[in-house]
Amino acid sequence: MSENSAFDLKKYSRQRAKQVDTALGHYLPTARTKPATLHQAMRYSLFAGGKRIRPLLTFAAAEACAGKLGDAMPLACAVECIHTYSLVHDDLPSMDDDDFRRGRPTSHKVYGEGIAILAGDALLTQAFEIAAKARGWSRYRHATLIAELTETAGSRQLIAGQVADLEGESKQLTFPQLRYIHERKTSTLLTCSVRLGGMSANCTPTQLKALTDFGYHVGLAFQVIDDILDVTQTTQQLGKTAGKDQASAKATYPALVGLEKSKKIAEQLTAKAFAALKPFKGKAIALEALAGYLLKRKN
Ligand code: GRG
Repeated sequence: MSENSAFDLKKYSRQRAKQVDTALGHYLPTARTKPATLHQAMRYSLFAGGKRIRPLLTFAAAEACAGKLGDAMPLACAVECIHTYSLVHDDLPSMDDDDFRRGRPTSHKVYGEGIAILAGDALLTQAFEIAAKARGWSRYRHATLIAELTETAGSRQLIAGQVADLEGESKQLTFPQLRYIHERKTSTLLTCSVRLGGMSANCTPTQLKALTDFGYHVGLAFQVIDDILDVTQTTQQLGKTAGKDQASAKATYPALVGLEKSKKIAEQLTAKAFAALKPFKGKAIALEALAGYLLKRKN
């Protein structure tokens, strides 16, 4: 596993996160736009201090393919809107029923359940309005970019993962069933984020294949780590309720194989993600640094 020590990931993440926040601020209707409650709720969740991992992956993938930040920006903002919508809906009483997210009370706790549902709907829809502003290429036309997002967010991927997660509660799941959930609930949006970054840079088919392989494995590792952190960190450290998985008898890697084996699995998945970057011959520095950080993250 190679890590580029010269690359300042902290500085890079801070800069890019600021840039994506500024762009999101411009793309979204102002908090005063009617209906103001709805737009305030959208902004409340979007600007609550998320780590912006998905946009960072989009930018890093674009840069690995010599793309421009401006071309990746609408797609980076779109994936963050979809991600935030999924969190708002995931926290609803009928879903994971959580009171705390991104270090503050969840949307439905502040705005009520009706507005939280609608704010999630509006964030999902907003994603496509923003993505439509991205530039298309001969290899990746607008229709391709939009299809990438709809397939990812749709009934066979993100929502399928959530359905399987809900239906799997309090059940003893097998490894393939757990993998099915992780692929769809988490890995699919991370994979989409890097693929769109590559597409924004008119990447070659070989580059797109490498990015897909990278995103898939980083995405799986991300969820294994998320499950580990749920057991090992506090609510304050996470900015969301800790110990939730055990309390709701959710199937996770730590529950199935214990903490140590789960850490090994996350390391193996990350090693596969690094290996996928071989075709970039050391030029995917930001992606490498992000994969290294995601394995060691504490929140
Ligand atoms: C259609 C009603 C309805 C709901 C769909 C698809 C969906 C809701 C929820 C997705 C399930 C989900 C929340 C998966 C977990 C992925 C995950 C580990 C998210 C946390 O990501 P971080 O740590 O969060 O990047 P921040 O807050 O930093 O952005």
